Amino acid sequence: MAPHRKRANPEPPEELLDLKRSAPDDSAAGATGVAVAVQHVFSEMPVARGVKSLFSLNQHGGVDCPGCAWPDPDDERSRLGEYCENGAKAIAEEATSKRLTPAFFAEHDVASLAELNDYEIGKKGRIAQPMVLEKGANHYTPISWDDAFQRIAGHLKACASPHEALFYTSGRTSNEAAFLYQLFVRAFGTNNLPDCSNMCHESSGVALGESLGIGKGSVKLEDFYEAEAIVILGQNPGTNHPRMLSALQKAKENGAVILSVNPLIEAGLVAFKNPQQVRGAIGLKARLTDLYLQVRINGDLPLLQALSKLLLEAGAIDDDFIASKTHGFDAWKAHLEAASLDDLIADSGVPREDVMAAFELLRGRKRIIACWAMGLTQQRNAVATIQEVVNLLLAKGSIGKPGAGTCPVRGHSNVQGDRTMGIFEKPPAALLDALEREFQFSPPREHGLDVVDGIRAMHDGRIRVFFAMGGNFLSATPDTHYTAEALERCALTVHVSTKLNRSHLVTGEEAMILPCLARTDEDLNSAGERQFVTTENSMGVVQASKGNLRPVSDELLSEPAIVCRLAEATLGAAPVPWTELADDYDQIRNLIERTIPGFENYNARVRERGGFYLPNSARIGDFPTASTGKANFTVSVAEPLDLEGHDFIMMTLRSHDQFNTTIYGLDDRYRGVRNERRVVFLNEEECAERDWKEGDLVDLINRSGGRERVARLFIVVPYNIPRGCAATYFPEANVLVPIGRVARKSNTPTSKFVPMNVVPHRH
Ligand SMILES: Nc1nc2c(c(=O)[nH]1)N[C@H]1C(S)=C(S)[C@@H](COP(=O)(O)OP(=O)(O)OC[C@H]3O[C@@H](n4cnc5c(=O)[nH]c(N)nc54)[C@H](O)[C@@H]3O)O[C@H]1N2
Ligand SMILES: Nc1nc2c(c(=O)[nH]1)N[C@H]1C(S)=C(S)[C@@H](COP(=O)(O)OP(=O)(O)OC[C@H]3O[C@@H](n4cnc5c(=O)[nH]c(N)nc54)[C@H](O)[C@@H]3O)O[C@H]1N2
Ligand SMILES: [Mo]
Repeated sequence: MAPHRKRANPEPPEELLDLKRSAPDDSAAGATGVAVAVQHVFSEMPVARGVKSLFSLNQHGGVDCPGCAWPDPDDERSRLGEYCENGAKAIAEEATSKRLTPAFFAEHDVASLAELNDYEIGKKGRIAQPMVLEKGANHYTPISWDDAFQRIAGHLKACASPHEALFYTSGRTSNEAAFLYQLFVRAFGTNNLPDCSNMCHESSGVALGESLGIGKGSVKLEDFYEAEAIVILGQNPGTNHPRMLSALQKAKENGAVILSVNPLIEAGLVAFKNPQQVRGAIGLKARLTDLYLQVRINGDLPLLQALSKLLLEAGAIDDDFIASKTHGFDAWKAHLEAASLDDLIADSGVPREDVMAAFELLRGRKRIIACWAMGLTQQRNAVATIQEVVNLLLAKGSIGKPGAGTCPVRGHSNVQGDRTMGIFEKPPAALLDALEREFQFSPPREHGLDVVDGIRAMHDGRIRVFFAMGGNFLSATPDTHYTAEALERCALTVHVSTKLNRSHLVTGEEAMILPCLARTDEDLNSAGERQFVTTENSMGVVQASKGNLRPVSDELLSEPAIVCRLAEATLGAAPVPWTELADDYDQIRNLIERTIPGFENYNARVRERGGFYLPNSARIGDFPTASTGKANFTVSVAEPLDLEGHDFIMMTLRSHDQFNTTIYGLDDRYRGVRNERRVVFLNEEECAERDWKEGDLVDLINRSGGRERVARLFIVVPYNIPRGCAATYFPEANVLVPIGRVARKSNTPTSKFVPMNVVPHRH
């Protein structure tokens, strides 16, 4: 029998740094943002490499930023560089010239690497060659690419059924890699294709699909410049989509009012110093939000219903639009008429005068855009809340015309494209039919497993092989210890990755890390020609991205090449000519054109400046819903909060210095937190009442579903947050997110609604 492996810690270690506190900022970006960006880039690489990477970012013919999915301007792009502070950090992180050699892995065993915090793990550098962790071994050792593919193929072929394998995708994967990957997985015989969307905007896709007949947002960037009102719910663009602030600034200059709905007063929503304008760089702020609605966590649905009720009573709705384009208005109206305004306002947590002020701002305005992100999607009633956003827009006739519509602001830079390419555990029949026609095999028709169900299946021992195309599954998913147990029950876990992360350390019996080229790396085919890939941004624009940096190692393969070689080792060369495809991405795009709608003339159009828009029915006022063929009003009942006997509702957030589980730095500058991540933000008055002071050490406990979860050693930070609400950072607090608490219909973990108690820290 193989020797027993030392167990690696699935959580970041319980250790405190040295918290420095200051007052939260009242504006975002400006000169500090630029200085921080430059500092991050040049601390990771030589100057020439840094300049080359920054100046090609989001330029025509350059690299699509591997950060968020916010779109680029269609025409004029700043010659100074179309990037933001956090885009620059994303570049610093992936284009680093540091690398992890076999000597590094020989020196450090897996369990000792897991004692580092996530910031330290990430700073080690790029993975430079394929590595394997043999059964029982404590150290990763090098493996050749051929052996790696043969070994994985052997495990896949040994599965009793293809459904014993699970194929995860994170949203940075290009269209080309994603298309080949889903094709391989379906040719292998399963729809087990969970992806980060399942934890992210799945609720938006479900809600919009049911209500409007398309799971994507309807606005273009230009719509912001024609809007009369923009409502931003559950989103923190100053940190997570900084280039959105320039769009908001321009919208505002054109006369739009901005309403922000958030339990926290986020600096980036309050005001903005545009670093690409002289005014901003010298510190002049543009105020952004006109009215800030400080909801309690999950108070959005009653708030939206209150506003719609007021608009209905005032007759401030678009009767023609409602009559011609929608279905279900009368039931919705009757439901709101019967609801009590006082109750709705009380449940929202927003002061009455603010609700009335919001109503007055929306009343006479007809071109409204609603933007939202994780504050809405990661809630148990997320789908209902997003549908309530849609109800309000429909009542105002604010979808399908310029300056108006839905704007779910996506996370990963190609998460939307991956879905378009068929990364979906519930594929539409039309996609499977197209694959069947083109490739002459019968794709599996039964739905596969999403993230949460996939974790449960691994935990139950129903999955033998876990394969991840990017991401950090262990740290991004809920209930860290449960998920760790799940991964440890697999025979093999494999990660295609750029950087080391905790998911490489808490593994199945055997594990592999397959190092790939990143977005900024140059990708050469066998003739030595530089290839480009394509991505789709949050507004449905498909664009080329061409890396220009020399890879840190000659042993990296592109993601498409990895998929092709694995597919060939597993399935052989028919019916898909894998090797040819890996060498010529134009051929992959031709296959996409023949199987996915909207990609006519793909290779030609994507070579044009700025790429092309995919068709979008909602944008043109067409709502082909499955149920009625019209846009649907939906009736949702505002429900009481379910704290399952706990005292607080906790939301798990991103700090300013992280990209999901990648920790760029230790500061959350705008919120006045420096050099620490193990903090819990609590209401100032409640802290005073309970005699909790800043700096007190506490443990956080959740007991949902009969399992006790403890997040130990957090520092109390009294903060301007509604009573009964708390906030911590993801992924440190993921140990507390119960696997069993998910959004209805979308199965998304409720990372913004974690019931918990606070107790003094026990050593
Ligand atoms: N720099 C950087 N950029 C990123 C990312 C990153 O980690 N770093 N991540 C990317 C990804 S994958 C995504 S999905 C996006 C995430 O972008 P966001 O959704 O902006 O990210 P979160 O930090 O989760 O912030 C959620 C916001 O919702 C608010 N909120 C929480 N609960 C509620 C609620 O009940 N109601 C309302 N109205 N508001 C609430 C919080 O106060 C916070 O402001 O960003 C993408 N871009
Ligand atoms: N508690 C809590 N949990 C959450 C959230 C939350 O708000 N709260 N947010 C959820 C959301 S919105 C999301 S999207 C998920 C994110 O979940 P994931 O997408 O799984 O996580 P990331 O942290 O983005 O993945 C980072 C890793 O991706 C790899 N990587 C980076 N670039 C590339 C590349 O170009 N190719 C390949 N192959 N690998 C690459 C690196 O190894 C890096 O360590 O987390 C979810 N989890
Ligand atoms: Mo996300």
